[in-house]
Amino acid sequence: MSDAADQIFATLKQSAQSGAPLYLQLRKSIEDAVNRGLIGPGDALPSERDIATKADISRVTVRKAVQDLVKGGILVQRHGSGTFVAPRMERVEQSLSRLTSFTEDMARRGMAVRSAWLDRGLYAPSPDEMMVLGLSSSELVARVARLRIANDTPLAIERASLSASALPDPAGIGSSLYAALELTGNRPVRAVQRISAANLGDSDARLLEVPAGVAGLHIERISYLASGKVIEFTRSIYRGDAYDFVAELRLTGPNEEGRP
Ligand code: 16G
Repeated sequence: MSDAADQIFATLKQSAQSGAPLYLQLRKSIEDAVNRGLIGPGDALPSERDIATKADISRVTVRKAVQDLVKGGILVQRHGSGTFVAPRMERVEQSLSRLTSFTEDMARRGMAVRSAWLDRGLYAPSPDEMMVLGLSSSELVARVARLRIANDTPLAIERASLSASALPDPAGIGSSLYAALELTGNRPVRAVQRISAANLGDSDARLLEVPAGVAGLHIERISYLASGKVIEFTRSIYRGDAYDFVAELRLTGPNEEGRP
């Protein structure tokens, strides 16, 4: 913890007579310190006990202030490692007219990409997977579920399902699903994407390091090979504070589809 952060608690100690409840005063001191850049994104906060000792207040008060700031997205808590100033989000602008992969999108922006595996394996298909991928109940589905992370910020949870005949070894895809599909001539050439609003549930919010209940985007992508066969059925949850999806719209000509 830096000297600057020590100052926050010293300041709090001095101004403790303002009359406002102590947890509100502490909350404001931490918020001010973040806004003024005294502590920056990714910086660790001292433990509850240290803050309580430094600011001469109870641990219950510290916990209340910290929990408020976590709920508000100013701080993030990671199990086992502590409390940190939340990373500042730069929104990613994503065109809706190009069929690109997450790895390509982020690399184009100069962001370092990595994924954390949530699931990968061959399973009996669900009714949805059978319908979309055209599988029978005796065939297997390959599932690849990942937390997608760019510049150390988790941006999306993606759960892809493909026919096991197109992806017999889901554990062997390396860092990019589309790169692996390209190697076997199975990279999609067209996709239909459906985007809807969603409030993040507890476990998704925890993975994306945002407070539970905040706005997110639910995206379903069905991708096709040139032959017209469905190759990918992916359901994703994107952070609402991180993404702007941008579509270009054109006035249709007299002979084009969509004219009333
Ligand atoms: C994109 C796609 C996802 C695809 C992934 C492949 C959306 C909403 N989703 O994130 O469907 O599976 O790219 O990325 O755009 P990869 O090649 O880096 O694994």
